[in-house]
Amino acid sequence: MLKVYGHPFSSPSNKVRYAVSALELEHAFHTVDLAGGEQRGAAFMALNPMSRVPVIQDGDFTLTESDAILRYLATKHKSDLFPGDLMARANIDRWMSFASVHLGQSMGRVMFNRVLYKFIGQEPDERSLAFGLKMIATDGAHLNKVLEGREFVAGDTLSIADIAMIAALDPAELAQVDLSDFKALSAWRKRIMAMAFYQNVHTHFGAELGM
Ligand SMILES: N[C@@H](CCC(=O)N[C@@H](CS)C(=O)NCC(=O)O)C(=O)O
Repeated sequence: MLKVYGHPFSSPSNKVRYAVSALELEHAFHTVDLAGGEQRGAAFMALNPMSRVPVIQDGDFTLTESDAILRYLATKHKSDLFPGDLMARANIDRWMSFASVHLGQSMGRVMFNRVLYKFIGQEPDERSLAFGLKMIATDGAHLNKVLEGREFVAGDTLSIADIAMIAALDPAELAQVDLSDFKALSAWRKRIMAMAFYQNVHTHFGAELGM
């Protein structure tokens, strides 16, 4: 059975869990104890020498990097979330990169410097925080404009680009990033967050976090 290793506070991990949920794949989930350093132990490093979640094991095949995992699973299961057409795929790829490299990185900076630093005994980096907020303003406005013209991130149907983007933006509330001025983006987020694939995973988070 497919095995997924991740952590509920990790957006890349949650991205994989949303995809597994959207694809309705039977799987086992293992929460890696990041605070306790499980990712640096020999057993986990045999799966990912870079000591990061998420990781999947699909039979004998082990794969890291959330975007690669989404593409692999959607392609393997011939899902419309990542269709076969070359240009449709390239367009989805483009938005997945935007989610990971731009909005996801920026949200990660803000989340780290407002929330996560406390848990690992570090000091917040105000310059990094300010840069993250500036880039969210710029890139959020760009995405908002795109979503004024269509229902989903990469076009008229749900794709793994929506899954990547919703996971990248997940920390907004916890990190006190106000997205409400981005009306189309907020409406898209609300629609996606109401979908079963998202709701089902969030129910698990609550249980894992004792909520
Ligand atoms: N590019 C990677 C990022 C993975 C990543 O940064 N994972 C973090 C959690 S969000 C992690 O496992 N950190 C553990 C550590 O740094 O010790 C992906 O998309 O899968």
